[in-house]
Amino acid sequence: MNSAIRTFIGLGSNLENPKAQVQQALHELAALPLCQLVAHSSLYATPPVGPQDQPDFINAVACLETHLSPLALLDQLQALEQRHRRRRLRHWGPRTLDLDLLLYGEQTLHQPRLTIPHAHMHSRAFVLVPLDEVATALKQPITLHQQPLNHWVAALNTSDIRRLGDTGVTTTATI
Ligand code: A4P
Ligand code: MG
Repeated sequence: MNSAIRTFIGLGSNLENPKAQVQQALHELAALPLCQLVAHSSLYATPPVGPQDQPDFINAVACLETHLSPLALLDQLQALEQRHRRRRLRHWGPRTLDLDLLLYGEQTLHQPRLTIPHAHMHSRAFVLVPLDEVATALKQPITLHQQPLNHWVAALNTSDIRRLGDTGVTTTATI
């Protein structure tokens, strides 16, 4: 088998008990075929980016090692979103679960269904704060658009991102 690729997944929810949705999704990511959950961040409460007439989000980032191709992994993530009864009603609108494929090894991809790195991640505190937490715990340097991750984090206002105190970064394969 090919060697596993390290990939980072962004999780977000702002409907139907968002904290439970994200915690459940972390368990489901850990159970994906040909994938191993390496670590996940704390959970963060974050104000909505985009339409403001929606609840705050819970966001987190997970690190997986996978033998799936990028598109096969996207298929798995979209199937998981469906299991959480995700309905696509409005662009950047409220959702029970959003799973974004942020990074897949060092690969860049520009396909109709999949852009890697995720197109907006470099400008979003709700992605970069948990990503930075998990990358630091793993001692995993991350380069985004030829710049180190802290270059992008430093450019963001992170003051309204709140780490949930009863959660924490986890770096074992079991959660
Ligand atoms: N797609 C392309 N690249 C990717 C990728 N790297 N990962 C395609 C996942 N999907 C990717 O996504 C639309 C299409 O993007 C998919 O069919 C897939 O083939 P979607 O999940 O159906 O729709 P969406 O999520 O509404 O659109 P989009 O543009 O992906 O939105 P984002 O970027 O996911 O942002 N505010 C806070 N605080 N926290 C949040 O989590 N999330 C969003 C959604 C807006 N505001 C938020 C949050
Ligand atoms: Mg999305």
